[in-house]
This record gives sequence, C-alpha cells and structure tokens, in this order.
Amino acid sequence: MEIPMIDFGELRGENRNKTMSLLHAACENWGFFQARISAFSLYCESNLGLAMLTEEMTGHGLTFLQIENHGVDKSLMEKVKSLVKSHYEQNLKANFYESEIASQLVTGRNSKTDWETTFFISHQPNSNITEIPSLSKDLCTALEEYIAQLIMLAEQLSELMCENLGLDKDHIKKSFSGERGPSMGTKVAIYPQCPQPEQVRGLREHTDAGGIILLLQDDQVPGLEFLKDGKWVQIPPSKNNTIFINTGDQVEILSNGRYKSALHRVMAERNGSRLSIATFYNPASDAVISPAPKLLYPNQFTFGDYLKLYATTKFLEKEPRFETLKKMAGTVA
Ligand SMILES: O=C(O)CCC(=O)C(=O)O
Ligand SMILES: [Fe+2]
Repeated sequence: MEIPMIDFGELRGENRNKTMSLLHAACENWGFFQARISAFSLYCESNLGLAMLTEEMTGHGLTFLQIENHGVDKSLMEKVKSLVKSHYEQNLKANFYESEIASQLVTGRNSKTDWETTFFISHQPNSNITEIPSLSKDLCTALEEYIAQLIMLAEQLSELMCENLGLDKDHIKKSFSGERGPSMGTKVAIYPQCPQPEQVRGLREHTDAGGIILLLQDDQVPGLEFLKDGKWVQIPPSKNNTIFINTGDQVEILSNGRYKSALHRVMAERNGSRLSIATFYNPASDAVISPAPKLLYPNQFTFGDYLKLYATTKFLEKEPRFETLKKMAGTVA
C-alpha cells in the first residue's frame, strides 16, 4: 500500500489545489501521511516561519543562503539522527539491556511494557533541553535547529488543515493556545535490537492524545505500523528528506470526526535498533477543546421550524439551509 506523499514544494504555484486535495484526503481517509519538505518550501510558505527562521539563523550563525538550500535541511536531519544514535550507544544502551524491561523478556512477562528507551524534550511554553542528562552540546544545538524548523512546519500544517476544513486558518492554533500558546515537545526514542521480538512490542498500540505529530524516523530499520481499514500497514523506513505525519485525538475532536486519529504501534525488531524522533504540536494543558462550531450540524431546532425553512429552500443546496438553521439556533420558538 502506497502511503500518501505530500510535497510541500508543490504548495506554491499551479499544483496547489491538487496538493491541498491530496492532503485533505490523506487526513480524512488515512489519518497519516508523509511530507517531502525543504527549508525552501517552509521559508516561502509562512511569513511567521520566515521571521522565526531568520531569528533562528541569526542565533546559530547561519546565512540565509544556506537555509534556502534544500541540502541544508537534509544534512541537519542526518546530523540529528547520527548524534542521537551515538548518544544512545554511549549513554542509554547499556542501561537499557540491564533494565527490568530487558530482563523480563527472558521470563516472558512483557505484555505491559514497551521495548524502547526514550527522553522527552519540551520546547514550548518552556524548554527543558538543558536539563536532559548527558546531551552533548552538538546534539543540543542540532536538535534545537531541527526543532525550530519543525515548529514552523507544524504551524504551517495546522493552517493548511484549517483551510481544507473550511475554518479560519488560525483556528487550530487558537484552540490549542492556552495562556501561553500551543505546547510543543519532542520524544526521542531508540527501539533497541530485540532478541525475541515476538514477546514484546516496541510500543503498544495506541492513538496519540494531542494534535499534529511529525516523525523523523530511521532510514534502515522498520517497525512502525498503522491500522488502516482494519489492517496493519507497515510504514517503511523514511528515505531522503521525508517526515511522517499523523493526527491525534484532539484534531479528531476539533474536526468533529473528519480527521480521525489512527491506531498505531511499533514492532520490536530482531535486526537492528530503530531511531524515532517524534515532535508533538499539542494543545496547552489549559487549552479548552471543543469541536469547531462551523463543523457541527445544526442542533436544538424543532422539525416544524425546519419544515418552514425547507418549504422555501427545498430545491436549493442543503448546506446553506443548515447554516441558516445554525444562525436561528436559540431564536426559534
Ligand atoms: O516511534 C514511532 O515511530 C512512533 C512513536 C509513537 O507512536 C509515539 O511516541 O506516540
Ligand atoms: Fe504514537
């Protein structure tokens, strides 16, 4: 099965409508897709992004030209992946294989554990990156640069989803904002090579609690699977410059069920350790979530009132009739 691929470069120019339709269909029918992006497409699409990018570049001594170059993004991703792998080898691997999770594998009592080793970085509203034990300065810097780009991508995606849903383009962002804006965080994970993968899952099946999830995953070792039409679909390792994206429970609620959060899991693997860096664009903990009023059917009207309206609109489209009913809500007798 071919996983939908959204090319962000196509969001400018003549293929925009086609790409927007592809994105909408991926959100409605799959709940996940892959994105081909470049720093250039991010920079072109979003004014906000441009401001942040400039700030970020200035902060890290990058020049404008380098960021415009498609290759920079790719090499940053490669750098992040390779530094995370060394960090695992040096700081996490030995502990993992000595841990209770690993020792329980022998006794076959693993149904309630996940064969993974992780750390979580929060970015917004507050960063905790300096508190994470043993992160090298290089890894810290690379992660911060990478994440700054992902924040732009997440916001851009939230706007595109709003546009496809017929909402104001900042609807998701506003809904996810508590006092201090949406929450963003990154889970850095390695699923260590597993001698008995049939005994345990890398990560048991679940849907994600939050909003939009952007995943940079291993380019060699597979493991991620999504449920689609009752069947588990294997997501192949990500080659080149692709990011894998899925939507969580809050997007399902906000979109009134249009964009469903899909069930997924990570299989443990016998042949190699799998890297995954998942960035979450989530509501703040004090954000109040509800389905977008525009996406709700009219409610609380009498059928008698409906019929009165119907009498004059029977041969017209039903959608404007529904909108009129919503405006009448509370005013009907
Ligand atoms: O590691 C992955 O590929 C997926 C991780 C995931 O589903 C999660 O952390 O919620
Ligand atoms: Fe997940």
